[in-house]
Amino acid sequence: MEKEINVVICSLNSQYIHSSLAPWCLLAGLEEYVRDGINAGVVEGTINEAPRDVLERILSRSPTVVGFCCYIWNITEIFELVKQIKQELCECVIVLGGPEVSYHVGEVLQNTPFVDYVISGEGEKPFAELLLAICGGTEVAGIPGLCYRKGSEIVIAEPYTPCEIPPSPYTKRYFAALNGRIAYLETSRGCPYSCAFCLSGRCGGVRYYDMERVKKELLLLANSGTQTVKLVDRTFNAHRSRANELFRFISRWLHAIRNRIAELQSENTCRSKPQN
Ligand code: B12
Ligand code: SF4
Repeated sequence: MEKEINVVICSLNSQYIHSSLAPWCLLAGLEEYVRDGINAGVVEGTINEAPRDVLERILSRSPTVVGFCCYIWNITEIFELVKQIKQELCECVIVLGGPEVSYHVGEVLQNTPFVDYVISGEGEKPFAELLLAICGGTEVAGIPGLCYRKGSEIVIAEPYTPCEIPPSPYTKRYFAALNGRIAYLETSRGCPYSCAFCLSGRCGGVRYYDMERVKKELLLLANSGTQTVKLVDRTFNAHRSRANELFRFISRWLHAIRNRIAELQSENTCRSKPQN
């Protein structure tokens, strides 16, 4: 590794109550595929807060690279932030990813000169490979999904869909940041169908996560202090018997929680009974 770099992965949620899975997936990818030489952190914000506040949180980490998770609800704010980051830190490398930029990359790179790279499709491995190339000063050509300007030309790659299962995003840092907001969980990635109007239909086939991993993650999230865990599978019931197994698991678990709450309530009632 030539030099150590600071990396910020930023996601702007549509409201405070939402959390974003993608930056934590990318961070888990860096831990899996890079390990040393990169100080990476996540900055989550919302589209409703003052852009200056988000900008300050990003700049306070003196980033060499900032990656933005781009969705339909945050793209306007992200383009604005990118411009301001480049004004304050002109050397900072800007990388965009997410569904809002993955499928018309040529247009994005043509219209936004402040953006250095767009990664199309899934990001865990390509983002890690790009950061390794930036650290080592090596060639970026051939990194899957990576799109960029090369002189007057724009290099466009196919959206990346790997065969492997991505590493789990649920680290201690994720839970420290969750802070009671809605938690998201994937039990599979991709969709077996390809409806024309839907971006999830353009991501290749579906990959199912190991059932034991899913159950472990469900319990971790359920015990994290959040009120709501949302499944963000593109089509949760595409595999009927898996979906049934998970429904049974969730309902058994809910039953156990209800019984425990009832137990605690009756213990409290007994304790608080006045003594005769
Ligand atoms: C959660 C969610 C929401 C939440 C928002 C949560 C939040 N953070 O604020 C809510 C419910 C509010 C919502 C609303 C809407 N949503 Co929505 N939503 C999702 C959902 C189900 C999950 C997103 C997720 O976490 N995925 C899991 C992560 C791991 O996958 P990912 O985000 O794609 O990230 C990977 C890659 O994209 C890439 N990547 C992402 N960011 C970055 C950054 C870098 C630097 C790199 C390198 C890579 C990279 O790497 C990641 C890991 O591989 C997706 C469908 C889906 N399953 O993805 C739709 C989805 C994002 N929503 C979609 C749509 C259309 C909408 C609505 C317009 C629906 C409607 N008609 O009302 C609204 C818009 C809201 C608004 N205010 O304008 C579309 C896409 C829109 C778009 N172009 O961004 C999706 C893809 C659904 C679909 N199949 O079409 N949504
Ligand atoms: S996620 Fe739903 S709408 Fe999108 S391709 Fe799959 S089945 Fe069709």
